[in-house]
Amino acid sequence: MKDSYSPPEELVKNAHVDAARYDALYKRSIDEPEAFWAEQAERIDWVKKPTQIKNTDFSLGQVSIEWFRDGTLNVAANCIDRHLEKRAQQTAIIWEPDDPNEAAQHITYQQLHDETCRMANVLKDLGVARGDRVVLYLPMIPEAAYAMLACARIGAIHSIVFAGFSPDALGQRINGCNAKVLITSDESPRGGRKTLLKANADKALLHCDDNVKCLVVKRTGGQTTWVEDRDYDYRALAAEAPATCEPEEMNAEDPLFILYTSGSTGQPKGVVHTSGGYLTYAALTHEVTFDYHEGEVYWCTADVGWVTGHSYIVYGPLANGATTLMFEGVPTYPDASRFWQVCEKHKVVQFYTAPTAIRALMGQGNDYVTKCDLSSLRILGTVGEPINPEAWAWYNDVVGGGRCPIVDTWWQTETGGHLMTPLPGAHATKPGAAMKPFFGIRPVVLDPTSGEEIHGNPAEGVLAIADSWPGQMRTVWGDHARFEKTYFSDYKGYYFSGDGCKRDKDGDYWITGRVDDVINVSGHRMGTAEVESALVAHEKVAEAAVVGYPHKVKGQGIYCYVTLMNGIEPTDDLKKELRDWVRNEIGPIASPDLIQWAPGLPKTRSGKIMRRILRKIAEDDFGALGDTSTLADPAVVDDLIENRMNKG
Ligand code: 6R9
Repeated sequence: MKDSYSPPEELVKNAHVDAARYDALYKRSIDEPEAFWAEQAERIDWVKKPTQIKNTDFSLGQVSIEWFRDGTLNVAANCIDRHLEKRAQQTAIIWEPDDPNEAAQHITYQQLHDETCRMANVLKDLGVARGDRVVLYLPMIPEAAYAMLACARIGAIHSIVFAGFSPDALGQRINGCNAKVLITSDESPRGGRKTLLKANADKALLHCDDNVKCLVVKRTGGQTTWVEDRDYDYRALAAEAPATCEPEEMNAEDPLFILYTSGSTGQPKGVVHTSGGYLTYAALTHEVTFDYHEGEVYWCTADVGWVTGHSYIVYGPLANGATTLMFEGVPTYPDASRFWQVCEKHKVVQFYTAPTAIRALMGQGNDYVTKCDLSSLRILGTVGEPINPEAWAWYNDVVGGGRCPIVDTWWQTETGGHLMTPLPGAHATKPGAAMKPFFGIRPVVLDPTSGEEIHGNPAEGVLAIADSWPGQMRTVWGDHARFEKTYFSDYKGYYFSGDGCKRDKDGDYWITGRVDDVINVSGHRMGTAEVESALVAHEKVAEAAVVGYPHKVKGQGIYCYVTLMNGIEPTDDLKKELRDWVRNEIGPIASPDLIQWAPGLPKTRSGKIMRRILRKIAEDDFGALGDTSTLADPAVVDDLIENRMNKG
């Protein structure tokens, strides 16, 4: 493996952004942000063009982020209508179903327009108006995109709940934003298995206001229970609905969507993104990071339930008039060749996935890849978690044949789009490095203790951002104080990312992972506190502490230390019961990988659990427990180590 890989000359020649252009644009974006972003806002069709560009303040107590605040636009019109003149018959979305024997769909921009308008009219008929919230709990089907865009078209705010979440988690999110309508499906086929979404929705709705309506997109035709005057059959209504619907004129700062994400404390937060700045940022990053050119087929394998699906399956690509591929299935069904077969079948040019998928496929051997014709690929991307050099090298050599630069894009639900990534025609890549800040992004490395900025290279510390960018989240839904506290209170004057990072001697950035109590399991972000509160909700559990530990495929696994109530027998059956319990409370993505019985947990004298120690034990790193002098009862640690060695 080399330390650094240069992009192919041919690619550099044709790229939107080469090294000189990156340097010039980056400098301008930092020196003259107002001028730079006013130019970039030209890529949007405004109803009323903004004259105010940047009104942002990171000072604690008055954090306020507004971009283009006197501009008006409609996001759906930007993703659809404005393309119709030139691209009505061009494919907007290629839909590839779970089962490879089912036909793929090619949805043109005209069809996308008509279907989105039908959905918009159906929602209006159900009483949804500007500013109302709509929750989506859907498989990866075209209707998910129609529903997002339909909300945008009528000025409603969508909140997507990933289909892997449990009824409880869904119910909380419906209530969290007082949604008027829930859009779901009968069943979600994935990897040949079906998740009963409607049945989950039924359970969730038991805990919601009686007025919440449920719009059901029949995907499989599977049997579901039906509640009169609450449940509506989408296809029946859509068949009657007109295929036109005037887009609402929205303010740039009107919310476009809410997306719940995990943090280190408490319940998930509703991250709020608005319209003008978010779309400008999603469109620009999509074009530049993936070097997207007219007519190319672009594929991001994420689910629309995550921010990556929002920005890089739907909003970014469609704002750019791209052809975006939407895949319903999983990488390993029917076998480990599926991704590469889909790339071959649809002649994918840009392919964007997560390290966990790469690691899982790498383990299956190279034949699954090499038997497919991947000559259409030009750019590979990764997102969601740090990528280990071995997986990077396999992706680069075997999938990309050494010809496709890898864009390792670091960003977050909160950031709306890429904050750091190499640009394919401008930068060399290094295995595992996020390399360079995107235009307008001012990363700083801070000393975690003093909060002082560390200048010079190399540097290591926590990663913060010194100034706003248009794609930044605006607030936590219903709780602006929590927004300020979470992101702006630890390091004054900065947006704090929660990630650690290194800047190497060349000034390139490497993300080292979360420095808070958030773990990253298969690219899914999870608060250890959420899993803990699920565990202690079980009647046999007295106390629980959850940490991440290194996992070969998932990146991190979920390690639970559990103290049982007095007199409860610690058995393997109980471990299984607790695992099922957590799946039920949060969803399958939160399944504990390892449960260790803990007669006691290591605590300070003030009663704080010392997670640092628990992490080391979970990592089998007993020699490096660090300072244990503040422990109330040091014997607890010896017990845990002994148990760990006996595998709990
Ligand atoms: C887009 C997304 C955000 C967290 C983030 C970081 C990790 C994302 C990464 C990466 C290393 C990358 N992360 N991309 N770590 N290299 N290229 O994933 O959003 O689900 O909110 O997760 O994921 O720890 O803070 P989200």
